[in-house]
Parts: sequence; structure tokens; C-alpha cells
Amino acid sequence: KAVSIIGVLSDLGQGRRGVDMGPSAIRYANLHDRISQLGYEVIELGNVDSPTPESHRVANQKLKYLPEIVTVSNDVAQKVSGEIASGRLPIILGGDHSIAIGSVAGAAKSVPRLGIIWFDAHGDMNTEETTPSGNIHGMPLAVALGLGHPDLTNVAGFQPKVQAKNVVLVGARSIDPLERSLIKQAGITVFDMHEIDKRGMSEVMEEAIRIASDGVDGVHLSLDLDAFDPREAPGVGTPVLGGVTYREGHLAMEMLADANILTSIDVVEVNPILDVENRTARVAVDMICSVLGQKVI
Ligand code: DIR
Ligand code: MN
Ligand code: MN
Ligand code: MN
Repeated sequence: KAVSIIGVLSDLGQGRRGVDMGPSAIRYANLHDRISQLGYEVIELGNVDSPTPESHRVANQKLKYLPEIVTVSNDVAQKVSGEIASGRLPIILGGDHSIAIGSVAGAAKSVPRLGIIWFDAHGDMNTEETTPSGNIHGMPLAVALGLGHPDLTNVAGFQPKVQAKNVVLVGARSIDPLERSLIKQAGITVFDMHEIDKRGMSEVMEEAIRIASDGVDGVHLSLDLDAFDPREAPGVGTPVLGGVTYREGHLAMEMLADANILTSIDVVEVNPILDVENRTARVAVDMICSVLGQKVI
């Protein structure tokens, strides 16, 4: 079994510098050796580059760096769909969460009926009309559903990428007011922190896996490190208190490994500048190992 690693050096989708160094930080946390030790062949595909914000002007305050992000997204989509078509499991390292516009597009191109499990403190369900920030990293889940600017929803040449009935958001605790109405309208399933606290991660994941994988050919996991509690994963641009614990995340990843449904994985929003001794990148690598089937015994 082969895993391919693709870094995306993008920080254009959000407001704070440093998340473009996420792929380096995750590789530095021993990513390759750890995955190899699980018996996988690891294929390093290097990085997809992204322009620096200093060299580009913001043309639209409600869709910051739209043309630049579209270019990066098409590049990522092509690489991801190629890896899946070749029978490998691509792991896409961010970069900010706007990179998922490309990875989901690529996944949907090679996996016709796709489900999504989206771990995030946020909804990532904003559009030009609902966004309070204009940051495109707050939009990629909406884009996957065909909602938002056509330049984003048409990445890879078709839309939507997924059906709402196979989309599950886990760990949410910070949703913008207009984004909330869009989430309800779209009809995706949300397991917010309230549900996780009340029912436990085990029951939540059982249901999440069932919904995302119902009638599909594969499932894309998008893991925003800000889903975790900032005590355990402080190196993210938009931390929100009260998040998923290390143990809850670990269990969720193990359950995904057992379900054996994933065809591609994003690991995003690791910002080493805001981190403490690369702790967040190390959490990311631990979660990747769990989701790839690492067992204690
Ligand atoms: C916020 C933050 N909802 C926005 N989104 C983040 O700007 O749209 N997503 N941080 O991960
Ligand atoms: Mn996100
Ligand atoms: Mn987030
Ligand atoms: Mn708890």
C-alpha cells in the first residue's frame, strides 16, 4: 500500500503569516519515518507553490486572493486525482484550509460518489455573501457543495463535488451568524462540541462514518488542526477554546482506520510560527498514524 505526500505552501486563504510553513513543520515531526514504520511505501511529491501575499494585491475584499487561490486549487486537484487514480492514498499538507478546494476537487474527479468528514472548530461554510472576513479558508466546505463563487466551485471543471447527505462536520464551535443559516439550508450533518460532549466521540464517529460512507465510492477526510483544543494544538491561526482532546481525536482517527473508507486526507492550518516546540505538527503526525491504522498491540 502506498501513501503519497503533497505539501501546499498556501497562506493566502487566511489573515496570519506562517501557515505556508506547515508542510515543513509536519515533515520535520518525522512524518515519513512514522508512516514507513507502519509498512506503507511513502512517495514524496514535494510542494505545490503558492504566491506570497506581498506580491499580490487584494482585488476583492470578500474573496481575498481569489485568482491566486483558483490557480493553486487547479494544480492541487490535478495532483490529487492523479494519485488516487494510480491507487495511492494522497495526504495533502497545508497550508491554510483553502487548499481543500483543490484536494476535494481532485478527490471527486477520481472518486465519483464522494463523502466528506470535515474536522474543524469552524464551519468553513461561508460564501462571498456570508463571510465576515473575506478569507477563503472559511469557504471550502461550501465550495465542495457547489455554493459560492463559480471560479471556486468550478475548479476541475465540474460541480458540486459532493452531496450534502454524505457531508459531516465534526468539532464545530465557532460558526458565523449568516454561515449558520447556510449550514441549515444546505442540509449537511453537524456534530458540534455539544454533541461530542453529550454522546461521546465514539458514538459520534460511528454515526459520522455511516453517513459519510453511505452509498459512496470513497471518503475524503479534511483535518483542520484547530478542531483540537488549543491547549494541545496551539499552533493554528484561529484557535477556539473547548475543542476536541488529543484522546478524542486519536479515537476518531482509529475508528476511521477501522472503517477503511478513506481515499484522501488533508491536514491543514498548522502554523509553526504560532506553535510551541512544534507541538501542533506532532499532533498532526500522531493523528495521521492513527488514521493509517497504527495500533498499540
Ligand atoms: C471564519 C474563520 N469563520 C471565517 N474560519 C476558519 O473567516 O470565515 N476556518 N478559521 O477554519
Ligand atoms: Mn478549516
Ligand atoms: Mn478552522
Ligand atoms: Mn470530552
